[in-house]
Amino acid sequence: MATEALIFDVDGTLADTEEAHRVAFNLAFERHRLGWVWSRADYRQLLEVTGGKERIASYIDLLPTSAPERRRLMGLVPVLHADKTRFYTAVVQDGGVPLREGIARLIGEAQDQGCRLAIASTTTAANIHALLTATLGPRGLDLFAVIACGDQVRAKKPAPDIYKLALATLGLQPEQALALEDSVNGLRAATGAGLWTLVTPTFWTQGGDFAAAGLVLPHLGEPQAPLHGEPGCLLKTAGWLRFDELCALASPPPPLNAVQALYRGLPS
Ligand code: XBP
Ligand code: MG
Repeated sequence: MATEALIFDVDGTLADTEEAHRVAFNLAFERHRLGWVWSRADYRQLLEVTGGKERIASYIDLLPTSAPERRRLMGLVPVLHADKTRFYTAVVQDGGVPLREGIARLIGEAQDQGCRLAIASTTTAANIHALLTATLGPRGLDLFAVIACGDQVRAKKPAPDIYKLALATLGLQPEQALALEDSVNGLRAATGAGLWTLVTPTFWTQGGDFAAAGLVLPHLGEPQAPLHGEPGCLLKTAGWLRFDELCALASPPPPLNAVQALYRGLPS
């Protein structure tokens, strides 16, 4: 079945955003004089919890505090996250977070072939707006037919809900689309919705169990920066992942029936 939509995760997939998120979290904690500082090692661990508000709450749960202090800190989560989002979007709007290799190229190739684009992300609409307008221009959001994100679903990744919402809004069956992700949580969410999934891990997610992925690449590559060892290792047609090859990988031709198999390879 032909691929009618690419459904992109945002953080780690469209752009390597998590360092900017980590700095923004620490700025919010500093603004509220909490004395919390998330190191890179802390944050890699904390990223196992998707959603910034949920991540802060999971950190509070680990603190050795009294029940009243825990309740007070939990009451701060919404304002901490709102401040963090302001710090994050400011960095992104200043152009501090570029798209990953090959993303702009793949989006253009998909558009040229009439393939729709969608987003399925745990992050907030504000963060997505900032990233897409900073990297794809004032009409960056308009390139995406559907943007499913943040609190639109109660169960965040690894639950499949956000991908099911994106598919339902696109009016597509899973076989008619494919997902691009960077993390184990994202892969589980996308495959849980029945989607063939490409994974391009980052420093924050590398080393995860990506066995359920249809393909794992370090990034999408570019003509001027082909992937090491490609074509020939995982890719057939070029040293970078082209839209046509991605679709062929995601929807392999139907198996030959008995009669076709008899005549396979014979001169027509
Ligand atoms: C990754 C996430 C988000 C970001 C932080 O989202 O889990 O929580 O880490 O953004 P994606 P928020 O599904 O795009 O990979 O603070 O807005 O949640
Ligand atoms: Mg991600």
